[in-house]
Amino acid sequence: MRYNGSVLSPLAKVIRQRRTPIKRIEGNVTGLKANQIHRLQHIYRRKVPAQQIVTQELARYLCELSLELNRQIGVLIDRKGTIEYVVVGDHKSIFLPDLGRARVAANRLRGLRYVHTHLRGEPFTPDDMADLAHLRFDVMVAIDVGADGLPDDARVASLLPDNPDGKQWDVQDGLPINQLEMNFLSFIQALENEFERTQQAYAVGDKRERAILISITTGSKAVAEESLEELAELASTCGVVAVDRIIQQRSQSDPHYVLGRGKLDEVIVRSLQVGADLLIFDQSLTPSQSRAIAERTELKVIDRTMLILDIFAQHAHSREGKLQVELAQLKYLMPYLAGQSTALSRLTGGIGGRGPGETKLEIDRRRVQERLHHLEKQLRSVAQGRHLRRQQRQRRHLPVISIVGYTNAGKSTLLNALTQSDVLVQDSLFATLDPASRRLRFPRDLEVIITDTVGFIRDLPPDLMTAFRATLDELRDADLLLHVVDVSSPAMEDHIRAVETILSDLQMDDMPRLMVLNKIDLVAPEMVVNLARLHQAVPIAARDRRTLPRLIERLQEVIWDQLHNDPRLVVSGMS
Ligand SMILES: Nc1nc2c(ncn2[C@@H]2O[C@H](COP(=O)(O)OP(=O)(O)OP(=O)(O)O)[C@@H](O)[C@H]2O)c(=O)[nH]1
Ligand SMILES: [Mg+2]
Repeated sequence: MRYNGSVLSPLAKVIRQRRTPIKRIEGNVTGLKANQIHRLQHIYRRKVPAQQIVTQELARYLCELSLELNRQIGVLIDRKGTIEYVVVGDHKSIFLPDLGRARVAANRLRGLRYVHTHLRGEPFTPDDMADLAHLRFDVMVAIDVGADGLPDDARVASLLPDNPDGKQWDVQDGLPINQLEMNFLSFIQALENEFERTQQAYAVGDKRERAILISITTGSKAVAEESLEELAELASTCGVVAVDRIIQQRSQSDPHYVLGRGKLDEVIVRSLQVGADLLIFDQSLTPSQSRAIAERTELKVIDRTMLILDIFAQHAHSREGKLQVELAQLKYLMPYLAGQSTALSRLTGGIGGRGPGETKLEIDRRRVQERLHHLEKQLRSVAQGRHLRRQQRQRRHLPVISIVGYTNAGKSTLLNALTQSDVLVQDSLFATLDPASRRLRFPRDLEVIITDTVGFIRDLPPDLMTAFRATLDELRDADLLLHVVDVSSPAMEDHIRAVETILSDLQMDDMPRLMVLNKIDLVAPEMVVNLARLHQAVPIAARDRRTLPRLIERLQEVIWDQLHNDPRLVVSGMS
């Protein structure tokens, strides 16, 4: 018998129906009659030719039904012209469902166009524009429903690539409905090409991860700008290029998103314009803020503390250093592990998710607890070894000079110059994590130990401070703290203050201290003279050993004086 499609067996009918599952009608469906739901479901059966935004038939169908329901109706159509979602709103707005499954790279358009009806001929609302921005639709279309239920004019909005006016979108109003049958595919192709071209104009040829730096401040813009400058350096040390900076001044930070929702949507469009895949906040985010921002923006979200932890993770070499960093990372990230967290899963791997240890931030909270205990135990045993070494050193009674200072001030360079060593020197932040000690013999046959250690930074994350407590506590053994200041930095005064704050937090503010102004080769000599007088500091250029004799002389004097006041210390020539 020949198969005849029209006489399907009941079973075959069921199978056929199953193969095209009934798609859900999203949104406000309460109070709709079964037949209206059925007619809404019918919309899923339609297909729009890929090259048209919407067909006149579909527009007519949506308008007629919309008028009858007195509710807006929206459809989301993919690039092939398949209708992915049908959503019902009320008479003036539509609340869109979570499009989670349709996620695409954050620096591209979503590949969905959003067509919906407007019942009062009203222009796009701020909510419409927020949807366009935050969901990165290919285009957003509103079709006015005429009094007779037929489509009236339409308006189309699309996001704009980077432009000199700083505009985020373009709206075309009063379009006759047949214009929506324009060649959509070539329009969207051209738009995407333009996005790609303008994205590449930022950080040309740079293959690193691209970030937008964000600061929310209740204070002055200038201070925030300076702080972002440092954040950019931290980012660059992490292998991330900062492609844009955004500062928002607010009277207080938004508890949910830190910055306002409107501003956050602006950030989303901006990340599309500059091709960023990462947001870095200068302020600390709570786990719930970080999660909320990551969810709304679909971007990776990191704060300054995570960035610093990441640098530490990359730069830790010694066993103790690695243990300390992993401990700090786990402690900081622990609260993020509560509940399911897209924010964190987006962090694993790449920046913010690098760990020196074995865990690589595994999401299992209990295992993290176990790991924390294990790390703390190991650190204690390392600390014992350190205690022994320290006792041995004290038995030798050599005076100790410890170099301290803001990160990148030139501490390691100075240690090297004074002792002809080759401790790693780098134009990056936190190049040194592990303390280094060298012997130095002064001309007067006086021998001392000089130590170089981890640099300081303003608002040092407390978890890092705790983790590095043992390393920092060693500074207490010093007979003199040599405070190295980068005199060429515009933020020099802030740096001095930050170092002093940390020393006082460590209760080391009453220890003998000598300040040196480093990198004098980079600033005008008169300025150096003034600043040196102001801070009673010794000017040097650690890179140029010819500038060091005055410092050596001063160090020798200070230590010599101390020797005669402290019987423990012995001049090596006399022992
Ligand atoms: N122009 C100039 N550059 C210097 C001088 N001293 C150090 N530098 C540069 O400053 C950068 C930082 O030097 P480091 O010695 O690594 O600084 P640090 O204080 O040890 O930094 P961290 O260990 O990262 O905290 C390097 O690029 C050095 O070459 C100097 O006297 N003049
Ligand atoms: Mg160093």
